[in-house]
Amino acid sequence: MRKSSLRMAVLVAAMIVMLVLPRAGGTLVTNAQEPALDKELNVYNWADYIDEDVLKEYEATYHVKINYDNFASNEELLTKLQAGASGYDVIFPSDYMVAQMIDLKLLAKIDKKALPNLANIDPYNLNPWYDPDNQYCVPYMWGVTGIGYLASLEKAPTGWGALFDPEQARYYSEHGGINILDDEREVFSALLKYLGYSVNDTDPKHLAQARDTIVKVLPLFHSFNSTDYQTTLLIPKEVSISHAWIGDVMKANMSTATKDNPNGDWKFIVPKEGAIRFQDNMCITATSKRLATAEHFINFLMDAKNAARISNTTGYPSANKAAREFIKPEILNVIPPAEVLEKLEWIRPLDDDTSKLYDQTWTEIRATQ
Ligand code: N2P
Repeated sequence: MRKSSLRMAVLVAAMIVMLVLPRAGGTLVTNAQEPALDKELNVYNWADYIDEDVLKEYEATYHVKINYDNFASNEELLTKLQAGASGYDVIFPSDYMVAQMIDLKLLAKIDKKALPNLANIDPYNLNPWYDPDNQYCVPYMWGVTGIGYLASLEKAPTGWGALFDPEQARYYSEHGGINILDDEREVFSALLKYLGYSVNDTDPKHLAQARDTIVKVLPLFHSFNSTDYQTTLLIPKEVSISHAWIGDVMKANMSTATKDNPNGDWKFIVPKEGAIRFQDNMCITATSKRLATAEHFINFLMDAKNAARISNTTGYPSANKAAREFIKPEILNVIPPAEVLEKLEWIRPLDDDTSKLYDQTWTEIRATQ
């Protein structure tokens, strides 16, 4: 009797396991991977910061049309969002801009349960100062802002003086041309570092000094370009040195590498006075009505192979640890050693008054050229 009721209990339990668990499991999996998706998604990213084929694959697989736009700087992104009704769902702000946007309530919190690929992100990039616990954003790619230059130049740059000291800048202007990133905080950061200050200096006198410094060399610049300047780097005699984000120089290198010249034509330096480190992120706007689709898309970009394709195409180091085995070694090697990284500064949000002064001074500088 006892044996047969035990058998019966085991049988009933097995039936429950067979009937209920797969359903529960199935439902869970469906929720995590296949939510009901919207027909469109509006994505706003930095220029040259994606693999177009990854986007096309997402559209073809999930029948979601990606409306994809580019911005040139964090400030342009912020202005667009603050103007209201931008319609963007997924955006890619940098570190300090995430902090500002959280403060301004421009971001939606992410639902980590909808992002199983979050497990692929390197703990080194998670939990950053600007978004503790990653409540709002997921790290995308990261790197350093410094100087890219043609390896064939006789005089190799060592510091920001190559761009801002009139004598040095004249040499580069006469030997190919100088490009400066069309990016307010990046330009002030470079100038402030050159003058020996922090990239987050708030002293109006130092800002005026930065303005006077750049105004003197403005006639020597070929361009202010932060969107397609790495293409310019490939045009002979157009530009021979550029204020640059590391991945864009890597990309120029990959495009010029040949069997006889495996490292390509370009080099990148962290200027001797110090430089900037950044980490860009995937976030959802507070106004997005397509949260589930936005999360589904972000999760797709965090797939190890997709993240690797993006890194391999753009030349930027990925925050995705699982992607590493698929990333070209030259991109993995571009990351400076820990002792260099430690000395770099993060750009931080500014108080309102300083921010206004920065904007005003930047407008003056850009109007001068
Ligand atoms: C890529 C832009 C990189 C953004 N072209 C640096 N924060």
